[in-house]
Amino acid sequence: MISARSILAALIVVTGFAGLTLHSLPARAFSWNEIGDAGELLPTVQGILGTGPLNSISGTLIDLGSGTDDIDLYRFVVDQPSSFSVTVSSALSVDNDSQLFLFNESGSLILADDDDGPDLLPQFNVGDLSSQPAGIYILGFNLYDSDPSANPLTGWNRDPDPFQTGPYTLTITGSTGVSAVPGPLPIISVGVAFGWSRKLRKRIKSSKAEANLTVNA
Ligand SMILES: [Ca+2]
Ligand SMILES: [Ca+2]
Ligand SMILES: [Ca+2]
Repeated sequence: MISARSILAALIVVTGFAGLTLHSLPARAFSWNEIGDAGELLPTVQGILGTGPLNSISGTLIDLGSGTDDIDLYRFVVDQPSSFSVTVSSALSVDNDSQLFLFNESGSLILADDDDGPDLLPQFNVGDLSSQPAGIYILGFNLYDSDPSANPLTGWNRDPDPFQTGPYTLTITGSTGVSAVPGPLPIISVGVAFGWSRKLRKRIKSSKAEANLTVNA
């Protein structure tokens, strides 16, 4: 027998996530701004939520404390590997020298570049990813010369030369956001959905009370 409680639970799941999909996921081309500080390892990668083309990512390399350099990783979908490219504009505080890394979803290094762009800026050119399949990738931006300490990625050998901070924008082609990702963002989203569903539950409870019905709690 289907109880009022199980119907309510199903309603909470369906409405909570349907609301998330409608309100959180842009379908048109969009730009992403770093939320807080993007993580530097697989469990803390910042997932870029959205279903439309991803135009750019803007963020900041900060001082993580005592001159520890910032490394920012972002997860998104490369839907057209043969069109994929990343160009960098930045205003880092000393010599504007940075690097790009591209990992697959498992953290295996696929591409890396130091100075293919203007001056000391890194760049991924159209064609660099042509031999790889479409799918989820992780893009890293950081200072020269801190490099992954293992492949697949489990840590970094930090050697910022020189240490510096500042804003950056990564202009991207051939890519889209992801509709759902594991990690910190969905946990926040689930929290939002749960908070919303608690309101719904309260509303259902009070309307049922008005109808002189009881719900087993
Ligand atoms: Ca950052
Ligand atoms: Ca970071
Ligand atoms: Ca460089």
